[in-house]
Amino acid sequence: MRWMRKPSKRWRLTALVMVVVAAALLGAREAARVQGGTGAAGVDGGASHGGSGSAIGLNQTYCGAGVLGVTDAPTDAISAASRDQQDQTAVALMHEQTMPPTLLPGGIKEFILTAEPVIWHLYLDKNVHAWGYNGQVPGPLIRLRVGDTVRIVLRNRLPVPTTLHLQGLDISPGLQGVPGISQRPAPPGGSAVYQFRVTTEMVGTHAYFSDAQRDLQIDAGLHGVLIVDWASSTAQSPHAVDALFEIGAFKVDASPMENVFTLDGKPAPEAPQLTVHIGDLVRLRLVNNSAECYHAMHLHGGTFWLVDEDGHPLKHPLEMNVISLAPAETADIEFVARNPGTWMFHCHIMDHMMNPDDNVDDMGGLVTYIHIEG
Ligand SMILES: [Cu+2]
Repeated sequence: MRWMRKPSKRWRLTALVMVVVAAALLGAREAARVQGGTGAAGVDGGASHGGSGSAIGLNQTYCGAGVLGVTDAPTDAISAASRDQQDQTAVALMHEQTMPPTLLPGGIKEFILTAEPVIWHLYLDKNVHAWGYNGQVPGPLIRLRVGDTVRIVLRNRLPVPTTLHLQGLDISPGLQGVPGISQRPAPPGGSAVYQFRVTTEMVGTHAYFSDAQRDLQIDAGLHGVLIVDWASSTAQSPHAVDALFEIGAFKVDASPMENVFTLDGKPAPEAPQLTVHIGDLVRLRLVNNSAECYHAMHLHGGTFWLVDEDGHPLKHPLEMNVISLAPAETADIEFVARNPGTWMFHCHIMDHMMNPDDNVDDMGGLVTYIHIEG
């Protein structure tokens, strides 16, 4: 039969070329990964540290695999007081404590974000060489009002260029932070300015993050949250509690995939926990600043309502048990605290609920608790 004949010389040559090209492409991809990992001081993937990810690591279906991540810092690299300070920063972020602006002539509100290396404590004795804004991961919460003229100054204290992307804000292309497309990145030691007027279309919960070397820089800690409120402050909020849980991720132990997940910068058991009172109408603002992974956040003890997605209110809120969040997606959910007790709030992707060095029943990663007091 014709198809069983020995391949022609021309066909064999074509096949050989295809194999060589495929091998070259794979090699280039690997080289790019290594370059991404080692090209940035403090966040290369060169140092390996014991465990290589969680016990259940088959998460390719909902996570990508990108450049290698952050390296370990010594156990004693930060003091107990600094660790406590980091935990307090996470709690303050959960309670939506905001970064105060500097008022410039003309009423311009200026916020300065300094991208810089920081040693960040994750869990047990795991400290990493992260990159943060203003010495914290995630960066400070920026809160704006409709009508504000805002000037965000990005100062670059990193060894590589960086930019800032303000997700979902309708601002000019030159302020979108896309290096090489619409903006020159801020070089090491340099800065970039993002000035714009806040419009009604911007009201809601938004993510910000680095848009240079995205996979590397975001998962090194360069991300945060921006909230825009209506101009009027006279309207009384119906929410007794308004809280923020920002999801972040790191790649530790030379993992090519995200393997430490954080709420407001900290994985369980150090993720901040929220206390509310019975009868409270609670709004949780959720922001997925993982560079690679979807998350499926679930609240025990009752259903909740999805009221706002990506800063846009839903005409018909949805009653849900699990909310899926794509990378850079935001969602506001609401619930009434009806049942006293301690209720788990967690990602339902099971290996996002543990840290790389955990035993299979330990709680880590995207786990926290909401305490409803009578
Ligand atoms: Cu998850």
